[in-house]
Amino acid sequence: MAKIIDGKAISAEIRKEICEEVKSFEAENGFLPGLAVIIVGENPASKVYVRNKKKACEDVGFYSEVIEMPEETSEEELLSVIDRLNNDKKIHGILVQLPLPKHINEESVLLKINPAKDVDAFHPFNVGKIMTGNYDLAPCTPAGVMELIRRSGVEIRGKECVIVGRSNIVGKPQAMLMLAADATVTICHSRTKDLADVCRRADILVAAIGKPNFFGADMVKEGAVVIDVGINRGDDGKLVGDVNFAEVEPKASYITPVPGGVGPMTITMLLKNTLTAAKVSAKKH
Ligand code: L34
Repeated sequence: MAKIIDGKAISAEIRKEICEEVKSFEAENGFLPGLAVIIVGENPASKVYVRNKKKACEDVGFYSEVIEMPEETSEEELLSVIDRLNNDKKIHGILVQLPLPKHINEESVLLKINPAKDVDAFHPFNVGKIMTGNYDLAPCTPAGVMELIRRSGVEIRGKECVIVGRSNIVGKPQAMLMLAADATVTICHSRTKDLADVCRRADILVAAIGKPNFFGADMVKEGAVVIDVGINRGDDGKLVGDVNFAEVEPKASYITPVPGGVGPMTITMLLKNTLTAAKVSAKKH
């Protein structure tokens, strides 16, 4: 029987801490941390996530803007909105919700965001800083995973961490954060040979490949910590993780549920990054 890592409860705890910090930040500086979230098009999952982000901002007392742009928005139009937000003093964090419509080049968009306001930490400048280990802004999902592990009282130092998935959003930055925490890190992906064997070595397994219920009991070592980053939507609209929870839970020592695990923490780390960006900007003025 595993202990369930409750991402909602841990999020609530951190959001309370952020809420207190916002009050003292405002008393000291006379303005609020501000986040702008841009969403282009009608992706239903993105709409849910952006709605959750907006609500989270309101809960902790940030200033926030959600900018909804139609599917047919041109790249130039999007870039000019980012330009305006780069120069807006009320805004300390800018997030462009991914994925973008196919006619818009993602790299050009990420490059346009002022790295100091890049609360996703997706700009190559921030990616580089994460690689060297000197950064203020950590990518939200991997940072959320680290916080879930730490706040569960699990030691990371010296552990075998196996990350399955090599995306720029999760797998690659997750490996850097775990390495910085003194773990031994393996990154696996769809072409990895004997994937189950490699996964069974993991003290901490991070599942991030986007295949519903892919990880069964045969891929998990007895007593492992299992972090499920997958968010797959079934035909019935229900959310399913990458981990077969019913099979794996009895074998794991700790496990995150989906929903209510990593998802809420991604948003909480976004709040944390926005507060950090606002603090850095307050120091400069
Ligand atoms: N730019 N694009 C950018 N930054 C991000 O950090 C994201 N991501 C991913 C997709 N695109 C992005 C998110 O925000 C995934 N993601 C995200 C955020 C929140 C939740 C899930 C993914 C979330 O709130 N999950 C809830 C369930 C929500 C539901 O009912 O659908 C949960 O409990 O897991």
